[in-house]
Amino acid sequence: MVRKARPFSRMRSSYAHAPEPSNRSLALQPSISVRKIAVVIPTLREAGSIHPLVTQVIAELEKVPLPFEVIVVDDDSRDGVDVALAPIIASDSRVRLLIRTGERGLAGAILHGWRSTDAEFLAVMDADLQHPPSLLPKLAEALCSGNDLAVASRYWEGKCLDGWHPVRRLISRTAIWATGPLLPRSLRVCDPMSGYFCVRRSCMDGIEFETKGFKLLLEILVRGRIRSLQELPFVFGHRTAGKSKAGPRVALHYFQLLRKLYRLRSTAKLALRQAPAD
Ligand SMILES: Nc1nc2c(ncn2[C@@H]2O[C@H](COP(=O)(O)OP(=O)(O)O)[C@@H](O)[C@H]2O)c(=O)[nH]1
Ligand SMILES: [Mg+2]
Repeated sequence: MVRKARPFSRMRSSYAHAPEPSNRSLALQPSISVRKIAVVIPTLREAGSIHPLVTQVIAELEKVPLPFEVIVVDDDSRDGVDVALAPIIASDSRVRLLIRTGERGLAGAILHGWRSTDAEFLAVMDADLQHPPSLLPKLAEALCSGNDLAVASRYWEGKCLDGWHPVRRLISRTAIWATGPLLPRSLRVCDPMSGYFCVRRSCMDGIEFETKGFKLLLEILVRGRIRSLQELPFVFGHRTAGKSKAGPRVALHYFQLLRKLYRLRSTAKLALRQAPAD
């Protein structure tokens, strides 16, 4: 069923009554949404790959029987991302570039892009061509067929770890293992750290997510109202330009998020135990 769209300006004003979000966490607007897919591409110094990527993304989304938007959210890279995108933006109003100033953080950039759209299906993918755009139609299809979440998974039957340095493989495996107790069996995906996924907006209504770090999907899995999901395997590509921004800070943010999620889980368990039986 197609939900009736409301003009974006009204949507914004209805959100104005919500409490001002802090810059450490950010919530989406209430679920007034249009049956449309919005793909957010966060960028930090990715001018070298953004033009070919957006061109490929548009070509793939043209195959999806839904209206779409492509939103590039750049954290003031000043590397010519605007120049690289200018010809596409000039000819295609479905593509937008949002530049955030004075703020950094991958999760926050994604939420910023999602807050700027009224699309019902919200996707995210990296800008460095490590996430193949050819998977977008399948992610969209998974949501069209009723799933709340579609995850593009790098770890499928262990295959995608081939060719990785053993230390990186061990760190990655351990980080995933640590998330196990946080998730019910039905939500235990092979790759809870993926940065390539599509989620139904209504599953995130009113939830304030962390803006720092790379692991928004994990927080959505633990705190979002996800009832059904589909995982789709893909092979993580190689960077064609620029450098990875993953590093010790990203690891620190991951541990902080884990600690928060474990705390929330034990508080919820305690509340359940203390609740009077009917
Ligand atoms: N807007 C924004 N994008 C970011 C930030 N950190 C990373 N990114 C983007 O997030 C995506 C994933 O980052 P990347 O460095 O490729 O991580 P890796 O694939 O784990 O090495 C890329 O498109 C980056 O440009 C940030 O602080 N702000
Ligand atoms: Mg990357």
